[in-house]
Amino acid sequence: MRAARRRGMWLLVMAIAATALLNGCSLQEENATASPAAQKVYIAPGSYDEFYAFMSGGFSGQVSVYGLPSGRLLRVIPVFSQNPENAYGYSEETKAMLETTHGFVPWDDAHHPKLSQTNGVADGRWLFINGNNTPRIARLNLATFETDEILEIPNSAGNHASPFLTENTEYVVAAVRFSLPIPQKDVPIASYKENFRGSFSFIKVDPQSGHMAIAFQILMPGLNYDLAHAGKGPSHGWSFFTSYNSEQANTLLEVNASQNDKDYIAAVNWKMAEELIASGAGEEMAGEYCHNYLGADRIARSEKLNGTKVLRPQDHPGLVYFIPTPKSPHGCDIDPSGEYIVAGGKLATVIPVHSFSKMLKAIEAKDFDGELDGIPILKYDAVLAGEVQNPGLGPLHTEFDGKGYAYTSMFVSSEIVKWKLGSWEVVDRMPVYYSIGHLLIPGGDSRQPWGKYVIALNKITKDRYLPTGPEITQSAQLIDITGEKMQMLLDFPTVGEPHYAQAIPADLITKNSVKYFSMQENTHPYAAKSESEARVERNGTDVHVYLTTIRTHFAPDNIEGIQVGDKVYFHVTNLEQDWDVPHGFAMIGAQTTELLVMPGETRTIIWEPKRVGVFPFYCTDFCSALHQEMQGWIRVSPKGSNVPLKFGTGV
Ligand code: K7E
Ligand code: CUA
Repeated sequence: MRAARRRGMWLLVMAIAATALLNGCSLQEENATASPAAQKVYIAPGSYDEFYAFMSGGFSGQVSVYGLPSGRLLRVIPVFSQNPENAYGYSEETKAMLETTHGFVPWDDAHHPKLSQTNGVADGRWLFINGNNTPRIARLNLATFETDEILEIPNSAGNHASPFLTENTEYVVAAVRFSLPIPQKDVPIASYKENFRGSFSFIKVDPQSGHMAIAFQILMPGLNYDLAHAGKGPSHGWSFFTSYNSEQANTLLEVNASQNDKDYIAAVNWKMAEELIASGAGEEMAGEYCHNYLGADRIARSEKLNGTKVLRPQDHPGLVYFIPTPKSPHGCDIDPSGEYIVAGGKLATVIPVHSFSKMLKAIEAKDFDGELDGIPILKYDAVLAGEVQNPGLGPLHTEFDGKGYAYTSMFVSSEIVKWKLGSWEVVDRMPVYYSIGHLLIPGGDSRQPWGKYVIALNKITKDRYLPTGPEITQSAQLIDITGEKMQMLLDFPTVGEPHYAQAIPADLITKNSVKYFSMQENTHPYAAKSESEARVERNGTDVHVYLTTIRTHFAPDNIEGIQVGDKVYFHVTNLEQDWDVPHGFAMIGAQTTELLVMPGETRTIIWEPKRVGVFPFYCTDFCSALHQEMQGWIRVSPKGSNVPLKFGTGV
């Protein structure tokens, strides 16, 4: 028995040794390469990273911000999910940001961050990201690192092919992954082919304020529109969307939507759509949606809007074309020149690359291969620029280094494949651990990549990190791409599952960074802009506490005359006018969260006392040496008691 076990162990050791040999990699070799790699990611204590990376949190619904090349986590920016750390989605000022036509929705699944662009280059002003589940687009302000606006998309479900920006951020584009009856109606699911449609939404972005407004929608056949990118340079004016399920199956899609050899990329001439809308074309379609935004007083508001202009491609020849693309394509990526459209055919054996100029010629020559719902299907060979042969298994997404090379993630074979634009030959491979989804090169989907690193965004890490129960972290891997061969530099864990990510040179962000909010410009109606304005006001059972914070006390810090059954609003104004001095506020029994109040701002939570007694509140952010002393008490008396309302510093 024991001998057998020992023999088993021996075989295992042999097997591991053999694997190491096969991989051409021993521990010694790994250690030998570790030191130069470590140097490339080492940022000395106190020094800044070269790039910011913004990563989607996937099912966390948030955006996380990293420094590159160190892989240090700098911040999590709450977007579609409540965040107790800073009361986003809990405080009275931010709750409206999560309103939808389905009511208050405190979570979503966020996939694709996209930096705003000017002339096809990231400009560091805003970051857009999609809510996939309850279709929404958020706009983050990169001066404050907070969510400024969330727009719900009507006539949509599975808002996955979004948000993809045109090259001057004229439009944010969003498409439907899960087709649905548009407008919604009660029909049998089996009537999919007849009743289900997709939509492409074009959302206008105000060039100064960034405010979003739905300009128009294009009603599409009922396919699954998966990903998109807008054209650039010569192809500016067009947007491209991959689709799968050209079978239009409504059950067991894993089999039924994988029948056809080719699905499509939809090519949309949005300049033409814009002209059509300007000349009065399109019909008005009802459809409610919420528009939520942070006002100048830093309070979020939610307005309900209704109706969009809708264009039907059948009525407007030239508006949309289908390009056949093998097979259930996923990623849809345009190279920096704007000529090549790369599809990641997740079940395909090649990476197909379409040519924009050939597409225009094929359209002119009417090189069609039938139509789908009145939309012409172009001939595959008439549009194809080339195919990357034997790239690996499961190509998903492609980014570009600006030096003539493309990098494609291979989900099934867990690798990044580097190939040459024009000759389509594979020139290098890098194994990644494991099951890579998206990948990212700073500026790698723009006209100007900063092609220093590629980052693998991995779904599964198995044995790469210390075990943390049934779920092990998802992770990123940083790879140097400055040489001919890729060089693995660093593994670092991510927050949630990163689908897409974006990165940008740090100085494009830091130059606009807000250090504190000006107290003079605080127009919050419940602000107490100095300690002399701090007070408590009763209005029936509503009690408004105008509370101020400054190192290291609250004003008032003694409050009496509160009664069981009151609704107490704590309006906390942070009087500090200095960088990096937030104060916190926590009230025992409050059923929301703490508050974290930035210098110069006012934030509110509600407390409903249920018991008689004297209750403490305190600051949750270690703000100075006397932070522990930053506290106060509230006396709660029975309902109808004649204890008078009193407040101050010592009452
Ligand atoms: Cu994860 Cu872009 Cu939602 Cu591919 S998608 S991996
Ligand atoms: Cu204020 Cu701690």
